[in-house]
Amino acid sequence: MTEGIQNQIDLLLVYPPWTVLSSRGILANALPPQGILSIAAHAEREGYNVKVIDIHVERMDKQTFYSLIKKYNPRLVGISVLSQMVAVTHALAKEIKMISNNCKIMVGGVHAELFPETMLQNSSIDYVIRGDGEGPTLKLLQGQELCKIESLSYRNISNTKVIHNVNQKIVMDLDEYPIPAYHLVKMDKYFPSATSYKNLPATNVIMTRGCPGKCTFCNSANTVLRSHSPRRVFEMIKTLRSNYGIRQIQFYDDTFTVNKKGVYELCNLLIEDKTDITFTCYARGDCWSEDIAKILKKAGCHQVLVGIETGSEKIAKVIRKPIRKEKYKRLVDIAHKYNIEVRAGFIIGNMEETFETMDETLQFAIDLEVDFFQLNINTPYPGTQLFIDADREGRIKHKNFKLYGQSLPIVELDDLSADDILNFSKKAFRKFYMRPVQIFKQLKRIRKLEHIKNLISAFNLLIANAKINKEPEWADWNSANEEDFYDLEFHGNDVSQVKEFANLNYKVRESA
Ligand code: B12
Ligand code: SF4
Repeated sequence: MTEGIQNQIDLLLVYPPWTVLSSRGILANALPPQGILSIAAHAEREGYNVKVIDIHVERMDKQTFYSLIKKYNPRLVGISVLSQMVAVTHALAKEIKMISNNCKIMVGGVHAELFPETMLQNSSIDYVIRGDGEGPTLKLLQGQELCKIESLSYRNISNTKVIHNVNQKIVMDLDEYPIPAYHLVKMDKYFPSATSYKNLPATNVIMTRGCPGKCTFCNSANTVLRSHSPRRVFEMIKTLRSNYGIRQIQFYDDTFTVNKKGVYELCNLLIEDKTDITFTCYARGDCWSEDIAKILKKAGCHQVLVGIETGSEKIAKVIRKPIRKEKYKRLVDIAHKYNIEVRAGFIIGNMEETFETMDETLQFAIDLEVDFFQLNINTPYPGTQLFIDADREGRIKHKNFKLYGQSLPIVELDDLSADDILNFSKKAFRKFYMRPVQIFKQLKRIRKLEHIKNLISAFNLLIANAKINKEPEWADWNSANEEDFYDLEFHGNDVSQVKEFANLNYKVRESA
């Protein structure tokens, strides 16, 4: 890599490494970071010079990353923060500031916007942006007065207090934002998980943002649903097809099928055009019908991802996703009728969970005969109703967000210990997959030679990544602890503040 300083770039957007845990976090799939690519495209459209670094997918070590900071000498750096990435974000900000002390550093994303006060306790972080990053980033680049930039949180001049500007107005028509800047990342480095595609190369696309659901564990609950026009999404897919040869799309919408009209229109466009594309999408148990399945299949859909969460009607009410079991049965039957696979997600360790309710969940997955069974452990992400309730009741074991990856029990329950949950999880996987019907099903999927090759390469990647994860340079990214970077004093983030910021967060994503 050439070092040497080139002309200063305006904006550098960074996607940090995902937290690497022994059993999770391995690079089993990775597709472009939609959020920062949208911000990048928005700034580029106004003529700014933008770069994006996806540390995670590039398996970039610290030395390479910091030499790029020197090279780009950015005016503004933005880092995207999910809960698990918060410690590494603080470390990145501090190092970047040491190398390039003239630049300003902003953070955004679902975790950062909930904790402006703690993010800004690290003096290397200058700004927190709440909600969509496109508008506020542009205003920062244009040098607008800080107090006039909506959705911005920043410190007062004496570094003693955090100022939260009013929320920005929600952009309802997503076509106001340009097509994400896929050209700024290395498209050939991305790949979907082994069992989730029919064709390659693959990438991701988003038609909608937000979800009207109210699920207690989810950061998307109660957020306003907004959409791109189907025509725009169709054009985006065509562009991806011609620029990168894309043949598989993973729709990353929270609940793709909630926007029924949009789905019909988009599918009709794909069908009329005979676009040679296959795709997967998320669906909700109550946003599904025979008509939808039929048109999805015709347009190229081969797999839907459904968060069924539980087989217990009691728990379904507790988590505020009270969709009746018959609906899921119907969903699976219809999907199978149209030869669409069902990848079902379940959660154990919910509030009020017992051995009986976990058994009900496993039995439900087996009875439904879903094609893929994913089992997560209930995790109280800040900003969710679950976090608020569990924290109020003193049930949160720790707030080390690095470990908030849905594979460890974090909520203390009355009837189940952490070991009970972990042991059940292991047993459930074995019980689900080690049945002749499942073994036969998985083998049947491997029909084409191409699939075998893909499986082998995915397997090799898993091994390669497992090795990389053990390498000190890579593991080093995750050695940081959030508190080590607090060099300014503000009032701590107690529960009432988190609640307040949860409101701030939801308001910035809620309809008026
Ligand atoms: C698709 C998806 C995945 C995919 C791909 C993830 C990826 N890296 O792209 C897969 C399946 C791999 C995945 C994995 C996981 N995911 Co996920 N995922 C999503 C989902 C549904 C869409 C992400 C997306 O593309 N959003 C669309 C873009 C446009 O929105 P955005 O990223 O939020 O960006 C906007 C703003 O937030 C802001 N912004 C974002 N970054 C920045 C940075 C700056 C500087 C600024 C100014 C602004 C800004 O501006 C952007 C544009 O307006 C979200 C839910 C959601 N709706 O976001 C969950 C979500 C992000 N995932 C979540 C979780 C928990 C996980 C996992 C931990 C699950 C697991 N057990 O493995 C892993 C962790 C992955 C990781 N990166 O560490 C949670 C995160 C909760 C949290 N508090 O951190 C979410 C929010 C789900 C939820 N509703 O609760 N996920
Ligand atoms: S879990 Fe799914 S349905 Fe529920 S709020 Fe989140 S995205 Fe919506």
